Amino acid sequence: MRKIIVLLIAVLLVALFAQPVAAQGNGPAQLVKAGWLCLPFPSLGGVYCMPPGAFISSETVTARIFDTLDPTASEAAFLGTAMFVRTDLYNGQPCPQQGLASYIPLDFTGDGVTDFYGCWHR
Ligand SMILES: [Ca+2]
Repeated sequence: MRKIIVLLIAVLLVALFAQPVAAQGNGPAQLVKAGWLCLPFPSLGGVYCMPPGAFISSETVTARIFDTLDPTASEAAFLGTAMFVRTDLYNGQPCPQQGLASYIPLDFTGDGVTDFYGCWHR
């Protein structure tokens, strides 16, 4: 009986602490609070969230994509991920999720020079 009471208390504690997380929703706002960089890319169709420290000297970055252009949205459909490979490390490998097409060149700094190559997993 004592084991059952201890187990019941443990389940209640887990439920109490798990509920606020679920109530916060699913969107870029939660990742921003955790230190992620979330930016809208209208031309790419959504908000892209990169983990803390990404793009400083990252070899690869996996971004989470949400169906919104508002980085402060707490509710937005998760569209999938995109993997970005730094230009000097991309060797023409195919993107399996895009019919083995080449990665797409991306200029994140706006200087006309490709910074990363992207492959979308939607
Ligand atoms: Ca650039």
